Amino acid sequence: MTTDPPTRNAALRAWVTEMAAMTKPDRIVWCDGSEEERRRLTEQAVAEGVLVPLNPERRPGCYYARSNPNDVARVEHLTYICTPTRDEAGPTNNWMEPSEAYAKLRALFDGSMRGRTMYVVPYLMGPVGSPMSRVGIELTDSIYVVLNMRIMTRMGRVALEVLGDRSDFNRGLHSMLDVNPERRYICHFPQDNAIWSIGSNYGGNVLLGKKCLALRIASYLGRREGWLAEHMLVLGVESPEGEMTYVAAAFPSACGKTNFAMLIPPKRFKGWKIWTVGDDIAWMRVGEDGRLRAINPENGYFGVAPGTSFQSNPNAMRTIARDTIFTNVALTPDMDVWWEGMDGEVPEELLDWQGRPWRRGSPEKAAHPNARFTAPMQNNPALSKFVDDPEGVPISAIIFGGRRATTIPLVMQAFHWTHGVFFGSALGSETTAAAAGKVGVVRRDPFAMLPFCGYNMGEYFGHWLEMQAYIPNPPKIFLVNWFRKDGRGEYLWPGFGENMRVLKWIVDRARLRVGGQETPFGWVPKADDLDLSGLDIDPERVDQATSIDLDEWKAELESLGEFYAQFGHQLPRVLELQRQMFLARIETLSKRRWGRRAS
Ligand code: OXD
Ligand code: MN
Repeated sequence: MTTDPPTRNAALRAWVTEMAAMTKPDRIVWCDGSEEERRRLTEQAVAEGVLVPLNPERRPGCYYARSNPNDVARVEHLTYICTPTRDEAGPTNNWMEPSEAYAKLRALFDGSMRGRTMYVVPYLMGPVGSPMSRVGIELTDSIYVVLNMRIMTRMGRVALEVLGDRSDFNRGLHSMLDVNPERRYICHFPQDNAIWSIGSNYGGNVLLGKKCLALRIASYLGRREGWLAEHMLVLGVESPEGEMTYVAAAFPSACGKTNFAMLIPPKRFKGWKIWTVGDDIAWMRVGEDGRLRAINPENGYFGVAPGTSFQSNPNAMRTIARDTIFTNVALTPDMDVWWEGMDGEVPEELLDWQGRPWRRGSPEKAAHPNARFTAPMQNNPALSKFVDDPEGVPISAIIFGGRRATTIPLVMQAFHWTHGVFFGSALGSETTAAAAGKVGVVRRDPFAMLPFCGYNMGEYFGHWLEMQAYIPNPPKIFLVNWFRKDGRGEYLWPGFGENMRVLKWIVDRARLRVGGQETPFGWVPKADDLDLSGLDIDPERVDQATSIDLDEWKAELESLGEFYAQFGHQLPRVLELQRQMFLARIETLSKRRWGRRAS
């Protein structure tokens, strides 16, 4: 059985026919994105046991899913960039030659949808009418993927309308196969604008609009066409006077982008508001006004559940109160969801993320640390009213941040664009559960894009450097670290809503109306520049959070040198010169005692 293709687009119809001939589904269903379709597919998913309805009083319109325990995170070791040469993918990506990758995956896709339905999912990344938006088509045999894509993207008829007769849509093919890590590959073919994903049903590997198209493929297209596809949240800061300032911020996975994008300012900041444009991905290009303009290509949030609470992120809690799909969280006896870090009492009894009985005090986590919610952005009480603006919002500041126990101060401003690109290229963070592998080890994650750059990262640095020439009014660039610890391992800075204090300094610096202290590595706030009123914190701890230790920086720059070395001739010379210059500064200053507030 096949539903009639609701499009005359010959390239699209031919491609679907070709993929169906290979995967051999029993049925082909073209998705239209309607409410009726959502209801029908949800009922089917419930009947098949893919989704479980949650308590309609506590979580109206919400559903629960459990993934295969072998399939709970992105698999970077099975993710490939398939460019004609290894050099084009660069040293930080896994590489496979395209014809070899197609052959290998064709053998796996051959008949992979037998007995199943192939859903044709047209989707639009970005607002309708934006010159920055792109159309993708995902063919998938996972009803879970269809229902998640409907939340995460503008899905269905709207995408076909935007596409019209054009053939430049992203060609995404996905099959769960038998969800076997031995037969799992996430392959990107940037030159073909194509993605083939097999053997997984976990969001980051299979919601192809997100990491695969909006970052890996889009970063490649951005390089070719002169724009930027970044792992960045975008937010608007509104002052009590109604002045709006937009900021884009890159933090590695599971480092609080969603929390920052939905921040509620503390009491001291009465009249200030933060508006969310996006929580994970920004596409940016130079606007007519000479400023960098950003859109959020997504339509929903695929956020990490553990740690999300009314204390850490009230707006997220309100967003996920309805119409949300929860994956790998724990279940309460009255069919509500629970995870570590949620407000209130820990329930006495739960079913854990694998469906096993769990009792309070158990050493095992009830929710998987990378358990997720998929929620429509329209539920966010702080959603920016410019989220659908086809021109995007003008960016005044770019922030880079990682999870670092030492070295990196609470906030620091780059001296200039090249220095800011150096900050981005040097970004490091302790690993989290968002990707498979060991948690808590510092790894370099330049621009928070290490797992998401669709081409040679050395060239990517060069692209960022070159962009300066096209932006007459460039944003200012900053580095932040909410996660610095004292000698006892306690966080020095309270984080969450209090990050507004740092954000305010950033906004004021971007608007050239507050002072700063010059350090060898960038500008930091002077003692009184950071508004700490109403915050119960020992100023000594703020001093520690913002301090600079030359020995730590020396070690940092030396380890950066090892990271840089792998790029060889692809590393822009100016970045290595920056590194050398900072090392030389340390040498000079070490001869005298460097104290940040020394007189
Ligand atoms: C995400 C990630 O899911 O970065 O956003 O892993
Ligand atoms: Mn992300």
